[in-house]
Amino acid sequence: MALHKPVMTVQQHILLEQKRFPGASGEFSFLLSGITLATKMIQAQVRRAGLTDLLGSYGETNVQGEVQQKLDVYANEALLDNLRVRESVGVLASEENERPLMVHGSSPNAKYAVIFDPLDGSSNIDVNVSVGTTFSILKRAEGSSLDDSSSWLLQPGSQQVAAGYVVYGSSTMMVYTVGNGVHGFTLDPAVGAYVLSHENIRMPAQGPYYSTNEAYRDTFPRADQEYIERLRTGKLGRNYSSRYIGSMIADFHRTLLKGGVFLYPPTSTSPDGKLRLLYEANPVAMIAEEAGGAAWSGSQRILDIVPKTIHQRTALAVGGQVEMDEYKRCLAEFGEA
Ligand code: P6P
Repeated sequence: MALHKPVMTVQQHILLEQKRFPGASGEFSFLLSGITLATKMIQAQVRRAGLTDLLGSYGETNVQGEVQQKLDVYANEALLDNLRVRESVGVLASEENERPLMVHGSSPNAKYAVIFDPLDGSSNIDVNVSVGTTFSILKRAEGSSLDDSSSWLLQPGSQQVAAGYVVYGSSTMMVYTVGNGVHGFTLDPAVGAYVLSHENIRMPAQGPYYSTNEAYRDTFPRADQEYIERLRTGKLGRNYSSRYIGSMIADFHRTLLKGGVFLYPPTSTSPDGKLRLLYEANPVAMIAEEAGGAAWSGSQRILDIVPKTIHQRTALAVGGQVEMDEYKRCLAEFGEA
């Protein structure tokens, strides 16, 4: 009887996947290894935050006007430091940085832009709630100029070559796609490797949960209010339970695995929606669609939105086919947001 159970690490998986990219000479897997290394460093700090002086606010506000948590700054630096040494990376854009960084824009090998939210939901860290890192990878658009980062970044989400997230929850798990299915890897702390644990994740066509911040419900657009009423009153042929963690990646991860819908519609305080298009909605939308679900703003498919600015916000509804078909019906009946 074999004692050693073969494992598939995320690095092995990425190498196999990148064979699908013509001309990828290991640079793509080297790029993704920068993200996996950075997220291992981040998780090591997240897990010990109460024991170090990394809890609490950093005392500055970021471009979003949000008070930066110390762990936000640490996570951002870990990702920037690990990715800027990958020559295939031309541009780095982060939720924590007002402007993108041109890192190897002048190198002919610089093909990719990496956009990320280093620690989404960080306001929950002090109370030990799951947080996450999101990332989106775009290929430099043909003819884009080497020193104009917007031509690298302001592409619709349908142009992403890869997207994913790490959820720092009861376990640390990386979920990613390169357009060939969605795969989940659980970090094995004993060996420090992300090991394949959820191959080819499929989002259930319908699920048991809806997830939104009901405190704002009265300020949602009419279509979203009607939609939630239909979920609550069994109009989709089943009862729903409400789950809301207040950390997008945790709420989305549950929706991906168990089904249902997560939505953050426009509100009176966030009339364009709160979530950011490039590094929250787009990666989540690519994963959702790859897993058989759908992701919409209040008016269109998320992946069709052509961004105007790198930090622009969007409404987001993401879930299984049944929930999302009903959402689109509500938009059609009650007008788009
Ligand atoms: P609210 C976290 O701050 C975040 O950006 C997302 O992770 C989360 O889904 C949302 O905000 C929660 O916002 O208004 O419900 O507290």
